[in-house]
Amino acid sequence: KTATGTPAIGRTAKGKKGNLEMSIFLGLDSSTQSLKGVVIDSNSGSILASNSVSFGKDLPDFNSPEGVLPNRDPLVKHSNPLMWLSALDMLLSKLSSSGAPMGAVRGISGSGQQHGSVYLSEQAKNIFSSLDPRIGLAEQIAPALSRSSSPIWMDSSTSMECAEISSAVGGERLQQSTGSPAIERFTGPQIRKFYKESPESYAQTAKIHLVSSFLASVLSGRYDAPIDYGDGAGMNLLNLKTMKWDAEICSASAPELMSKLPQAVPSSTKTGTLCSYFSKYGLKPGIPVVAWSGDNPCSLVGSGAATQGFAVVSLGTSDTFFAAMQDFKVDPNGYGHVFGNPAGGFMSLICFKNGSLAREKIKEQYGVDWEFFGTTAFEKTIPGNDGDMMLPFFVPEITPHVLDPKPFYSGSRAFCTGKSSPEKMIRAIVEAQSLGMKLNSRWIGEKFKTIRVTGGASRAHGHCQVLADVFDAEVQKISVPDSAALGAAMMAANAVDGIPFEKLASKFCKETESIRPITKNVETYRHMADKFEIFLSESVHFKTSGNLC
Ligand code: XUL
Repeated sequence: KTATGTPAIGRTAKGKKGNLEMSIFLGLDSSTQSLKGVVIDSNSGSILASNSVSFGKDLPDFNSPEGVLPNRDPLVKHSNPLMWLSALDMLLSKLSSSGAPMGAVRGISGSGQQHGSVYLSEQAKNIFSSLDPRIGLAEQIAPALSRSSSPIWMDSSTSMECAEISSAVGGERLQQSTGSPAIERFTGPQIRKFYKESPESYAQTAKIHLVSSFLASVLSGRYDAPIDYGDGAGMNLLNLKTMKWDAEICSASAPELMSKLPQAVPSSTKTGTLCSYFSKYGLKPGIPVVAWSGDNPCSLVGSGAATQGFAVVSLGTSDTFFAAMQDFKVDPNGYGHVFGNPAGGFMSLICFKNGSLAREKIKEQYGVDWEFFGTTAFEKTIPGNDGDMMLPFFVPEITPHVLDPKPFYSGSRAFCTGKSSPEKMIRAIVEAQSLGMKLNSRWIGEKFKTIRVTGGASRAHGHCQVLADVFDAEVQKISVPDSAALGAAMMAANAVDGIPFEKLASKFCKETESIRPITKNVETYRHMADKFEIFLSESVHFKTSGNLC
């Protein structure tokens, strides 16, 4: 395993490692706060190089410390798409100068934060097909944008548009066809808002991309690279029965929308070839660019769960729970989603916005370090937290729907009045996040025996034990530094060389640690789950004062 920024480990770029022929692929991951890249050898199952660019730290000129532009309205969350382009130049340059075997890369794919959209004008066609290697991507592509900012998945400002689309199409029909009811952060409602607020700019828009298909377009020097089924399903526009854009839903969202969308294709599609701009980083022009997908579908692959019955819990900026789906099924409560599984078929997904965002808030509030947060706090407290519970709604929440966020507390007076210890508050937030996942994943109708954990917070043993006990499942850690970037690289290997996902998973996604459920704790959480459900429902649905002590 190479640490971020370390060069390829003593391998030549000629594609040989000892006697073994190497088969090298590059996976990129454009997430909310950073762009990461990983170079893999699909034969040996090794990671040859990895690197990353932090939007806040490495690109301070974009004024987006957490990858998001400041906005007075807390429901509006946009990013500057030019920032993602500057990051792409910077990342490839870092990889190349650190000695990664760029010349041996045989295919590229990528992962994008889901739902975010990029708007291109007619000019984009020429600009994308004639990128000049002497000039940076951001500078060249700026004139191709018909909208200067991109709404991203954290945006919750489209309630009105969701209601309009639902009433035009019918809520049930929308959910049964697209796998989700109208959702604020999904691309269709976001496009509708843009059309309503800026009809002229909307009219000047020739192509609307997801973050994933936008970056795939840049790599392949074409302005209209397709959108894959995995990420396309997060738009409220793709009909999952026909796997085509749904004409009725598209026209209920915005006029002539169908003609502005790139083609929808299976994730394994080679959507283009690398354009000559990128040869300055040592990459070979003409190698296949494989359809990019969303970060969650890519993570499903990179966690080794695309073809096996594992559920995956990703503890990142947002927390997500997802799994390959046996039969197409929608969430009657409307919080869960159905996306395309890059390995074929579908995947379920439930997203919680108050993931690391909320954990960081508590960590900062109490001035503790991650060691305390991840381990010590759990040694000093007991499962069930003596009946003290919280709901960590620090930012607007998606699951359940909370647009006016505030944390809720229940239990002892000391706890509810904030006079309790940091360790109790930490256990409370982790128990709430885990119980919330359990409750909101019931609709999938499967008892998962194994849960794989990824993301920064998955290093915390205490958090993993709570998950194992709440789900009564074995929690497995895997030796994967970034499951979305790895998943993207595996998707490239699958599409270019036809290597089955099972085979790739057995090489790259090995279990490194297993945390088993403790029977006594499982019982504690079984009882607590009922109380938690009532607490959640009273707090959110009846909008109490925020303190149920
Ligand atoms: C999923 C979701 C987030 C983003 C950012 O629906 O909104 O997980 O993909 O990671």
